[in-house]
Amino acid sequence: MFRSISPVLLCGVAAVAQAQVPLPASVQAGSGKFVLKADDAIQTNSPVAAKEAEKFAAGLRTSTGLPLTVGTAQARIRIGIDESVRAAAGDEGYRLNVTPEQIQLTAATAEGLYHGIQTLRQLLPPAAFSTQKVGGIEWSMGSVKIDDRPRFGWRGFMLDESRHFFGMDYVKHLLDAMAARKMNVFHWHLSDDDGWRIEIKSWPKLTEVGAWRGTECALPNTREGETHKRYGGFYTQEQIKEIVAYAAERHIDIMPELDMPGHCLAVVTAYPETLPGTADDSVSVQGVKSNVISPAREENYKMVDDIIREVATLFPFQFIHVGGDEVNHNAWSKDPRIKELMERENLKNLSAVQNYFTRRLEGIISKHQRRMVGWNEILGGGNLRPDTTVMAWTGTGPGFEAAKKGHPVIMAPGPYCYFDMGYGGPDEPKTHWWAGNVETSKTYSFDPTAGGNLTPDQQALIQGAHSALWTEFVTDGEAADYRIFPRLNALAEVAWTPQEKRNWDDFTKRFGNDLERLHYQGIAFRVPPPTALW
Ligand code: TNX
Repeated sequence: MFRSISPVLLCGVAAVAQAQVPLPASVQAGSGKFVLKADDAIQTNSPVAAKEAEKFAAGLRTSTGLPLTVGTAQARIRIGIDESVRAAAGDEGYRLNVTPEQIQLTAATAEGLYHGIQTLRQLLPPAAFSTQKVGGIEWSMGSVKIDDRPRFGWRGFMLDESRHFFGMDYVKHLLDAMAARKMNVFHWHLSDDDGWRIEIKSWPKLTEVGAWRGTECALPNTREGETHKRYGGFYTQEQIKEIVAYAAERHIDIMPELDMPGHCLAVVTAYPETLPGTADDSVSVQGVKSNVISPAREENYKMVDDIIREVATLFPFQFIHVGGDEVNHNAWSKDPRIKELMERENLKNLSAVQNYFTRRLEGIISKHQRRMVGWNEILGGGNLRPDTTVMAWTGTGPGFEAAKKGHPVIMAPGPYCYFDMGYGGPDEPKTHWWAGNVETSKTYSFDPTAGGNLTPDQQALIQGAHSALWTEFVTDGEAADYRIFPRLNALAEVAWTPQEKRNWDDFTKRFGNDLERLHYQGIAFRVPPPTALW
């Protein structure tokens, strides 16, 4: 069921040759085409341009078998930094001119060139994405002038590696697929009830104990029907560095998430003393008991401080996500130390206790020169630091509310952006349902600023569009690919393309080529049913 389609079949699907996803801001087709020749080389004007050009050449050498050397000698393909492009293209945009005689790509920054290179790759036949040499193809692209820049600076995707663990190769494969579609933030959900996935040297049991579940482990099997003796895994700090570098080469930032104070069963299994002193039998919305750490235990802040310090040395990105979602406040209701805290700090209820915890986290994160991101539940209390960023997941409403309070906002509403929801087809594997079906067309229809009734200043606080795959029901990479693709292709266009240029019918005409690229990238995407059924 998860098998991707063969290229032969796809020829029927792909009606328009070399169509772009996401659609650039401005495309003017010319006449004639540029055909790659065996002696073509790439001319660059600076070390920065040469570095990006080399990435382009390396991919094409594999699929075309052509030598494509990169240097400063005059050549028909020119890739260069040009400060004058910045006025029109900003930091991430580029200008591209393809004629039968030459290709000229310019941008003010390395990112801009990188995005332009993705466009160039997409202008070639989809087999340019092949990881093996493909013979019998004319490597050409139609003449075209493109001026491009993204609608949003934040174009994100989250992978939950706690519920199930996928590993390095899978993450790299995702980063490749994101980069080809100009996405730039990978949000790594590295902790939850079902496993802690990042080595923290000052608290070793987080992974020694918290990364493994099953009948032979302290952390029990957490998913319905699981019979593992031992299941799990984690990333060493060396592996994290390798992934961060791999992403950086693709101009993708990685935002780690350590979810707290709820969703902490793995943490409290490793360090039971982090729990409230008096247990309570209540459960979280997901039915998990005793998975909330205590905000009244001072030593917990020391632990969080140690974790954030280590995390900040591994991830250069300015944002760290600390969760804050679905906290079962009742878990705190019987603990005398919580009652003392409430009296001391004049906290009126248990929501105010979460707010107290969130504000302590803000302090810790800013001490380590990072900015905090949290799920929209952190908004309760209304007294957060203005630069704390809210990720809206239950809908766009809490995002608009946050923008009205002056917070930066990332929009990831479940009904459009949660790829763990079903596609709604008859062949749907078991999955989440709480946000309804999320057909690819539903994702495509998302406009992050629509309906907010925001002033221009508030609108400017909406940083972009973000998507997520939660993996309670997703056990391996192939199943994850099926859930993510092609919805991610649609989300990439939501986040990049100017709203007035977006049109579902037009997207469906360009879509076949992009599925073909997915195929060559080795992605087991879901084959969409005929258009009438989307
Ligand atoms: C809600 S989204 C959660 C996750 C679940 C997801 C399933 C969010 C912040 N919390 O823990 O995996 O729903 O769709």
